[in-house]
Amino acid sequence: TASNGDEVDRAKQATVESSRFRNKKPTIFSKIIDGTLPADILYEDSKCLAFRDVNPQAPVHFLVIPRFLLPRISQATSEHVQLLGHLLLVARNVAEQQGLTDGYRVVINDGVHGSQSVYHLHVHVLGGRQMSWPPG
Ligand code: D5M
Repeated sequence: TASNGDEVDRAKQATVESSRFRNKKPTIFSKIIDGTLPADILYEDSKCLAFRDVNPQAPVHFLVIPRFLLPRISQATSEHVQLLGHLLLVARNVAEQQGLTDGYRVVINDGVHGSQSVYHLHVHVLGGRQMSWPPG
């Protein structure tokens, strides 16, 4: 939950406008960002949002997404350095808030071989059970 609601409202509007301007294809996550689709939101600020995955693969499974529509990690450039760092720190902070003291898995799926299904960058955080390696 944000400490500054006005800042979050402005960020929501700016994200909707910049996504339109850049002519990127909105996904289901754009609706979560603009509040038209409900989600179990664990954290939000002016740059990103963390919410529970609707199809959890572990006792704790949440996603961290930027408000800015970057479709996939393979499209990231040096412009996105701060944003990407922020997403990882938010992942870490929400993992702590969720009580994942014995560790957790952080995953970004990219493209066809990565089994990406939603083309709005998202960081998966999975925890609350023993993970195995390698992933399938
Ligand atoms: O993973 C996309 C993830 O997004 C997948 O684990 C389901 C999740 N998902 C899809 N729609 C929703 C909604 N509406 N709320 C919460 N979570 C959702 P990928 O890495 O693209 O394969």
